[in-house]
Amino acid sequence: MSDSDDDLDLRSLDDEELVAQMHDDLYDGLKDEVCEGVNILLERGWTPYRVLTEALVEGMRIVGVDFRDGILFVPEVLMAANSMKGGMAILRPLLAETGAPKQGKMVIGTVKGDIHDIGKNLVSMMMEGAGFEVIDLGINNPVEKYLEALKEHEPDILGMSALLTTTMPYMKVVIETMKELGIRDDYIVLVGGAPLNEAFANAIGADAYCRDAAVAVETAKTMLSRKHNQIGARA
Ligand code: B1M
Repeated sequence: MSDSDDDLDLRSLDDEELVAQMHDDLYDGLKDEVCEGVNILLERGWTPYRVLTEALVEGMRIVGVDFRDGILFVPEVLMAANSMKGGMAILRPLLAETGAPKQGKMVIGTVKGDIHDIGKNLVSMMMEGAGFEVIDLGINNPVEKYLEALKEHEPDILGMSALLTTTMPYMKVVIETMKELGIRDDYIVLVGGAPLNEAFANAIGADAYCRDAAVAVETAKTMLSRKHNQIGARA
């Protein structure tokens, strides 16, 4: 990076230039700059959701392409991820303070063998913002961890995330274990992560595949109200 880049005054950029610069800064793992960019966009009246999707998620998409193509490696991607998390930490309380009425409860975690958590964290943030109570189990969860959390928190929804083709089959292990214990139908099971699709979700016996965090929120709301209606009709 040149000296002139070091001295760049982010406030002097218009919105489009700033977002492009934030994509570069995310790519370069410059957490302070990414956070500054987030704050500037918020000051300029951008909604937290718009900052999240257009500046952060899009920046991470670009990182993902170059990671796939062997241009970026794990250490660089980790720095990018760290920068993304810095920006998300600013947005989290703003997304959560929408004053939405309480909707229900969700336990969510990334499956065993998988340490990707950015997408899951985003889902948690958006669900909280929509009025759900979220219990986040973090990464690398064996089936026992999910079961313990279901017992302890009695959520309406179980969410599972997987970003690797090698870890996504573990979701089936969790669902099959729930079936064996006779508790599968007590919960709405939602799954997500870049390598999944609807056919996979159907095949493993999940209730729905969620392409992104916004879809997760909509799906959770729809399925929960359907469940409440069914219970109401039976009563
Ligand atoms: Co990894 N990685 N990674 N990685 N990494 C991928 C997933 C990969 C596609 C990159 C690539 O090759 N293009 C590839 C997987 C290939 C495959 O399996 N087919 C890959 C690989 C190979 C690996 C390693 C094996 C690399 C290595 O060590 N050689 C290794 C595995 C480690 C492990 O888990 N055991 C690894 C490691 C890492 C880092 C640690 C460096 C870092 C993770 C840091 C972190 O998460 N804290 C990392 C990252 C950042 C990525 C990419 C670049 C970005 C993922 C991300 O955060 N996306 C990723 C490339 C890609 O996905 N294009 C890649 C942004 C996020 C907002 O999107 O996670 O898709 P996403 O979440 C979305 C939706 O999917 C959905 O909503 C979210 C928000 O809209 N969603 C859900 C996700 N979970 C949900 C749960 C729900 C609902 C919706 O429940 C209800």
